[in-house]
Amino acid sequence: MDFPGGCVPFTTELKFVGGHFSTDVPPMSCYRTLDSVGDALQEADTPWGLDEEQAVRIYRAMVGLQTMDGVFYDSQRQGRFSFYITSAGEEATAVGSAAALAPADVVFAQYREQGVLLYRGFSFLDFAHQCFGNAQEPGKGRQMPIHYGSAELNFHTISSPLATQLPHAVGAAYALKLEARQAVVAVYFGEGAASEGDFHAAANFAATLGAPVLFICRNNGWAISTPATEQYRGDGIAGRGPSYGIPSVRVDGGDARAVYNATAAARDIALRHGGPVLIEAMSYRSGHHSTSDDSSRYRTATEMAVWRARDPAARFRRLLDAAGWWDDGREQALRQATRREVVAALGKAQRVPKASLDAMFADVYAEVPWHLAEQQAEVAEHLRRHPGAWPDIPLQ
Ligand SMILES: Cc1ncc(C[n+]2csc(CCOP(=O)(O)OP(=O)(O)O)c2C)c(N)n1
Repeated sequence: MDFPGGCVPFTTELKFVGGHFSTDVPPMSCYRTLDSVGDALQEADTPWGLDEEQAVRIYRAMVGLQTMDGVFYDSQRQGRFSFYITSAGEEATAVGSAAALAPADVVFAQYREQGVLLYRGFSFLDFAHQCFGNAQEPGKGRQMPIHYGSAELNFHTISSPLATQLPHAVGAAYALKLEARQAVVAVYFGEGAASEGDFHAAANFAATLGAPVLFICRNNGWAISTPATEQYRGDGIAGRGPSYGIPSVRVDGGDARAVYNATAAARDIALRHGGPVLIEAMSYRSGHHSTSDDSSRYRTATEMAVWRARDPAARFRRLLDAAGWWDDGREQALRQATRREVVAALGKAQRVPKASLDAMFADVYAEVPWHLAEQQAEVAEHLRRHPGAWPDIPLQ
């Protein structure tokens, strides 16, 4: 039996391995380079060490993300648009990993990874257009806010049903492999999404096809109000990787340098060995799940405060300060300029008209099928009977 599992030594000892009550398989440790306040544990000894330019770019993106999240969140609460999701606590996971990818690498995200897009060059105005669902955004307002996408930035449009991005990402990575391109796919997902069957199908297909895909799990402890302790009994998400034959690592997701190093190393493995790598970034969600959630209903204010004090941007700034790459003057100037830019972007996007109602029926089929044609006629009839009912939406 010369296939895996068939060519192992025999034993006379009847022994079961692992399981939630067993201690014979120790949990994977968590790689970090900064402690919880940001003091360097030791110089990161990797071939991908961050230089000043990269480190400052990462920090600027994290500050941009926090500023945008703060202003957009408040705008949603004022009723200016319908929905928003922040990255609080997980900034370093998105931005640190994005910094280790090449522009040609293809990204499939879940929805809490706007830091990847920001790092790649999506502007505050691009984000604002999408959240207002106006005529300037590529989806023409046919999606909820936060469903960003950008063909130019190799970022596939967010899809609401959890985990569907995982098998798609594996297919895209397999295509890159067949075309012999020196690029990988990075697919992001939460530990909650990893309970979907799609995660398991994607992991097994990626391993057996040798698809160069980086599975980047943001384990933030919660899937809305469901704690991670109700999602699995094994060693988190990273613990699943080796059983699929996927090299896996657990990393401190609040340490941007650790996430950067782990992603750079994972990318290198994926390209050299032609196969998937799994990264589990432990990064507590210190904000609410979304603007539709009030997390004080299921966790304590103390728990949230403890995690806010470990702000990933503040931790990374200590590293910049220690290297002499940053100071209070630059900090103040950046925060003020960024806030002005974000507020201006929101104001501008809010004034852009919505796409025409006809756009709702376009762009999917080469020829509009009969059932959509019927619906389009119904909309036209409704508008004829109620002229002026939708004053802010152009009809054509
Ligand atoms: C298939 C499916 N089931 C349920 C939902 C509703 N839903 C949206 S987000 C979410 C929690 C996801 O948690 P996790 O994957 O851990 O990501 P996080 O929000 O914590 O970043 C749920 C249940 C959905 N969008 N899709």
